[in-house]
Amino acid sequence: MDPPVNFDQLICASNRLPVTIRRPRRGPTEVERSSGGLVAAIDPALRALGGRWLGWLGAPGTAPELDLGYALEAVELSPSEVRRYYHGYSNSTLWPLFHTLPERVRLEPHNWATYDAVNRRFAERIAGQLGPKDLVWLHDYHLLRTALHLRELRPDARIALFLHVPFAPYDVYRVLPQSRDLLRGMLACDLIGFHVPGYASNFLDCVERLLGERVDRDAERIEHGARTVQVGAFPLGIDYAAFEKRAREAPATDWDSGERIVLGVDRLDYTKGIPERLLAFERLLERFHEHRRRVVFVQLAVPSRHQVTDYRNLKRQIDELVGRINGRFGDARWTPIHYLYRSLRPERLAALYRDADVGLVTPLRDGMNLVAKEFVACQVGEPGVLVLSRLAGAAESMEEALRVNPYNVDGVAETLHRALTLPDDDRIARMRALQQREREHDVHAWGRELLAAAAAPATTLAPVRPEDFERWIGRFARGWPLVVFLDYDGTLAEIAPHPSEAQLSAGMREALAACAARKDTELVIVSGRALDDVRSMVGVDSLVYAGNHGLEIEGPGMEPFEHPDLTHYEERALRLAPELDALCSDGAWVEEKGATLTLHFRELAPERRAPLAQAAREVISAAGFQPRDARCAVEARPPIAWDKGHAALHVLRERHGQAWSTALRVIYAGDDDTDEDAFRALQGLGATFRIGTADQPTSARRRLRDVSAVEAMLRWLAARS
Ligand code: ADQ
Repeated sequence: MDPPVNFDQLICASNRLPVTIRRPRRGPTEVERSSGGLVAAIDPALRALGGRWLGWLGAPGTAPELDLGYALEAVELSPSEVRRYYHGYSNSTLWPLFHTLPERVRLEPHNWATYDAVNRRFAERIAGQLGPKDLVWLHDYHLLRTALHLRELRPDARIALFLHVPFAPYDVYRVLPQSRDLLRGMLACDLIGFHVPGYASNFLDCVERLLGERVDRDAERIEHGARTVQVGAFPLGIDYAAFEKRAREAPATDWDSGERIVLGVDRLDYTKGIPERLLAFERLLERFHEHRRRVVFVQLAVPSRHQVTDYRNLKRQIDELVGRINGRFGDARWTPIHYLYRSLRPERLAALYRDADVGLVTPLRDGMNLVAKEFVACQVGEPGVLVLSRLAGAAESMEEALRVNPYNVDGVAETLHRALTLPDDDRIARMRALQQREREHDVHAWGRELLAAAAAPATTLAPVRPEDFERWIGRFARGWPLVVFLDYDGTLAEIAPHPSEAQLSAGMREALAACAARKDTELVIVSGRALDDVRSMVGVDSLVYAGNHGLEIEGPGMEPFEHPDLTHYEERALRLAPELDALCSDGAWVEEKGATLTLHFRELAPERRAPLAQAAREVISAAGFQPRDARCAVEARPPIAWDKGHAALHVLRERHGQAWSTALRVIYAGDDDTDEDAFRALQGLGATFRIGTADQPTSARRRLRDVSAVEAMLRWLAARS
């Protein structure tokens, strides 16, 4: 692989290292090559570019010194972490979930915390050795929270993730209680690669629907806080030349008795469809007698995850099926199914791929499936036929394979019969086309493309357009009167060093006026500022204003509202103000807003802010007020159980009666933590938008990046049909 990339060191991390250590009770420690497709993907890139690979060794200890061309580093796991993070959350929750098998998903309450903790450890280990121009490349579903923790430690890190399994569709994915936490973990990456466009599209659906983030589907980008995340399909290939060479050089297999060979090769996993495949072979023998005694089915299965109950049950089920089918059709000279429960050395596997007449690859669901590609690369003699499940990622490109639905036992049997009887010219044409594609799109091409994309600078999304609002709230708003609640600072006006400088732009003023001019649209401004203050900042008399986080509300067509406890706390706030004032110096100052006070310290040197905020919080609490952190400020709020959510519902009830929800539609946009109360109160009742680039969880339905996006929304609302 040519190094096409502008980074210094490549740091890969995956659950497993390419070698596994076993420490048997008796005898010496064994070092084995790890099985599975992931190792085959990462190893060539690291061999070509050098770098480090972090992962678990399968047993305690340091990584062995091997001449690989890159360094190995062991990340240790305790026995309970192996149980909860690896066998538990990774393999019993995420694996079946991502393979769209929700009935197999196990939800154990403690496993998530361990999964997250192990991901944090990976992040710490990576952060400890990360140079400023290094590229971090994370692999697979075990490490979906690592990027989030790494970004906390190293905000400027460049991080790519490749998911080797499918990404489940929204309807299945949302079964996961931590669905949002996991998405946020992944979105801390700069690039997220999937095998095929369908998985990327499922991911974009989930991000849009579960996190309300803005997604550009054409450009495959996501606006995530202040960053842009690139998503894409990078179909994995194999080291084609190596397989082909091995197949040319390997000695003949043991199956040279003239029988034709149908071959299955898998990790022993319920996603691979092995029992269904055995039943299909049985059906072939039932229905197409001509294959009896002329065909053998060789099924290789590498032992896998036997600590998980489902895998032990699967093994038993396969043993029984093989026994039953062989008992039913076999005789002294012919055993229809040869089942080998073990790993084969590379040259023996290549020989078997080469000598097989049919590669039968029928997973129920598979991210890609490298066996299909390896079979094709090794068909260096008389070409055989690949029968491939439509539900494997590989089927999206390997169009010349005979494709089957693995659940349809009769269909697979018929296709197997077709494969065994396919005319030579058809067989040759199909295999040559498959081989050419895999030769070109091999693992080296894949690594080059993915790493070049990961090292490329991110481009941000185009500003929001009217079509975006049409799609998000067009149907929701059409034909209804609207009540639109808007926070002021950070929503209608940019945050400014001093509150008096946070003015509306001319464009925003125009957009507000255009909305307010519509008879079917009411605007309510909800702010933490005092009522008179926010009214004078906006300066449009005909609107409803809620000041002091909704403790005081006024507007046309409704009785002015003042929370009954307000006067009491106004008096107490008068006494608290000088105490807070006494803490202030060098530009820190106290804003008096009636019952609420705000101590601003934006002007203060950064190192003096935290001690001042702490002192302010103590004084505020001692005075019986609630301290609340705000942007470069601490607020003293009266301990009144009334927030912006109560205020919004109060306005709606007062102006439109108890049954307001049957007569109008509500929109709420705000940038502040205090707006979260309103988002929660309006959950299911209105369309809610959280403004800003901070990446914290929100109860709002959608996110908008900044004040200009709010202006675009108001313009769309003013012009809507
Ligand atoms: P796996 O689920 O492990 O990989 P797959 O892609 O088929 O599935 O890779 C299996 C690997 O194991 C192949 O390289 C194969 O040669 C090897 N193997 C299987 N049986 C063997 C045997 N008996 N002896 C020796 N070797 C054997 C995951 C995803 C896949 C995705 C890969 C790579 O589930 O969908 O293709 O990662 O991203």
